[in-house]
Amino acid sequence: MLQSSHARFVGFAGVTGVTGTARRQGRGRGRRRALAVGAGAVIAALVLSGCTANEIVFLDLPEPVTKEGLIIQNLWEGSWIAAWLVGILTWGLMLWASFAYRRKHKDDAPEQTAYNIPIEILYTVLPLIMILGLFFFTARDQSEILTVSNDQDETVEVVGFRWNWAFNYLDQDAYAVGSPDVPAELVLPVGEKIRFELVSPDVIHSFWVIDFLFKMDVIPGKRNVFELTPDKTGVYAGKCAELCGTEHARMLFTVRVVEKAEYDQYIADLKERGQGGLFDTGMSTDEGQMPDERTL
Ligand SMILES: [Cu+2]
Repeated sequence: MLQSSHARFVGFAGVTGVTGTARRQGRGRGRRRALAVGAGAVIAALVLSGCTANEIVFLDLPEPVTKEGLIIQNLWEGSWIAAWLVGILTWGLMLWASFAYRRKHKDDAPEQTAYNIPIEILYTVLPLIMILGLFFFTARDQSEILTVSNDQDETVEVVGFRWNWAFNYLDQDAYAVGSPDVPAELVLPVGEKIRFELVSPDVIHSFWVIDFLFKMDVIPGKRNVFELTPDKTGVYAGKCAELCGTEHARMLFTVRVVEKAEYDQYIADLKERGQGGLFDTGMSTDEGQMPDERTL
C-alpha cells in the first residue's frame, strides 16, 4: 500500500515539475546536436574538398626556394597562427555570450549591460598590443631580408621594359633577353648568393618570382638592389606584378636554378650565340617596342 502511494507520488511529480526540466534538457540537447552537426559539416567539407593543412591554415603559401624565403614563411605562418588563435577565441566568446545571455523566458528581454569600463579598456589595449606585435615582427624581418651585405657570388642586372625582361650577368659579361612571344629565362647557380639590381628604361614594373616569396618594384631612374640565395634547383615562374600597360600580362619569365657547372655552360652558350656583353637598356623606347623591333 505504501509502495503504491509512493509510486503514485513519483508519477505525479513526473507529470508536473519534471516535465519542464526534461523539455529544457531536450532543447539543450537539440542545440548541442545542431552545433555538433554544424561543426561536423564544416570539417567534412574541408576534408572532402581535398585541401591540405597548408591550404586551409596558411592559404597555400608555396615552399620557399631561397634561404631568405624561410623568414617570409615563418612570418606568414606565425601571423596566421596568431590570427587563428584570436579568431577562435573571439568566435568562442561570441557564441558563449549569445547562449549565456540569451533571454531566459519568452516574454523577458535578455540581460542588459552597459558601461563596463574595464572591458572597454581591454578591447582597446589588446588589439593595440596585437597590431604592435605584428608590426614589430614585420619590420624586423623586412629589415633583415633587405639588408645588402655586398658579399654576393654573382650580380644580375634585371631590366624590366615594355614588354618583357632582360638579364645582364654583370660578372660574366653576358645577357639574355625576352619578348612577349619568347619570354626571358633567368638561369642562376644553386646555393650562391645573387645580388639583383633592378632597372627600368620606361615605366614602373615589378620583379616577382612566386617561389622566392619576394618581389620588388623596378623603377625608372632608380636602382633597387636586393640579395637572395636560391637553394633548391628547379624551374620557377616569374612575372611582372605592377600594371604597366597593355601588354603587362605578357611580361612573363622563368627562373631556372641549376648546378654551378650547368650555369657555367649556360653562360658559355650565351656568349657563343652572340649574347656576350650587356643588353643596352638605352635601346628600349617609350613606345613599347619589342627588342627585335627596335630601331636606333
Ligand atoms: Cu611590367
